[in-house]
Amino acid sequence: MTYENLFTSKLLGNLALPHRIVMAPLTRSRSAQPGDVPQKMNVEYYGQRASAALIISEATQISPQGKGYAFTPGIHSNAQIEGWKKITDEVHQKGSKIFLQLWHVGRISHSSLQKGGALPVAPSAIAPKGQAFTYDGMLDFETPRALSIEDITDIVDQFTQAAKNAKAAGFDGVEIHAANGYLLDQFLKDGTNKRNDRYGGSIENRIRLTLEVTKAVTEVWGGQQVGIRISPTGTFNSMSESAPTPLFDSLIEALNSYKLAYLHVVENFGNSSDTEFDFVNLRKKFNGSYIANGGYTAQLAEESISENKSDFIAFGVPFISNPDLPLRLRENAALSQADQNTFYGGDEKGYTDYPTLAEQSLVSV
Ligand code: 8OZ
Repeated sequence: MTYENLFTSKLLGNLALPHRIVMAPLTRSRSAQPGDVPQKMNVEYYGQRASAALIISEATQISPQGKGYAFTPGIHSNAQIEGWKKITDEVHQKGSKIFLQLWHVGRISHSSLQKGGALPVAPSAIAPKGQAFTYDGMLDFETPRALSIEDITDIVDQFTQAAKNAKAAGFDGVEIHAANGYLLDQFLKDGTNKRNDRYGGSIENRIRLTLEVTKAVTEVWGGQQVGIRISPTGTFNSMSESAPTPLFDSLIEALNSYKLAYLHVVENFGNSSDTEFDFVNLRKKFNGSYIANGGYTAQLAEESISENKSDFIAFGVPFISNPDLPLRLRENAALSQADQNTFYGGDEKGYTDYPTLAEQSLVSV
């Protein structure tokens, strides 16, 4: 198979990208403790993957309150900014670009991860099913505290500060994480948002926080260096939405005024609900680039781009075990399988020790 479209250049915002293969954000839980600081092995990991047209960093907490998993990095302290700077330098030196994914987990946290043992926060006091990944192992999720209007203003400020910090750390732009059941998604969807103030109820109210955050972040970066990630049909983290089409149509229409670089859509997380959803319609409504994500192979990616259903494809798991993924796809080379046991936490094993194709063939000769 030759790829007529996957390996053509295209502008993403104001960046000229050499091909259409993006590295998706991947939580790997390997930052230095205490302090959630990016460290040496993280520099190596991102540098190894710099043949991606664009790297989107792992989800990164904008504040201590925004943290929900052990060992994930932040972008709210000077040490974290310095740590990320080494990563952005490495990626730039290797010729790629990197956006930081701005993350507030909302209710997907645990009091043991919060300052003073405070409860996690959310639009409404509804506990997710399942367990949080804490320093004491997996612990049941708790019923979160419903945010006040003042708290919400403070969260918008947390996004502003984190966006500024990302600039100081040398990123090329930022991606707002509004997917996969974290805080912004919790406000968007009616299964988690039962508020009866200006942030809940109607679609207009439920999209308000995401729009306020988008406004705040684009004021720091300009729209052309900002993307947003959504998961309209996602059920990960106990999410549900009774009418995703009108909700996400309204969101996209409102986002268009910020002239964002891209819309990044988790079309499939392996566990999406059976909801019928027309992603092509979203793509048509949005005025920037569309990055599709979720279970794409090289062939599906080529088809999607050639049929004008997307502009770029974000690959996640394949990038874990194939640091040189674009080369492998172009050459139709075999892909290494990723070891799920080393996805989250731990050391270099299952992180920076996956070989490139060239290294592999040296071994096999
Ligand atoms: C899997 C495990 C931990 C975090 C996401 C940040 O879904 C995540 C995540 C995924 O966006």
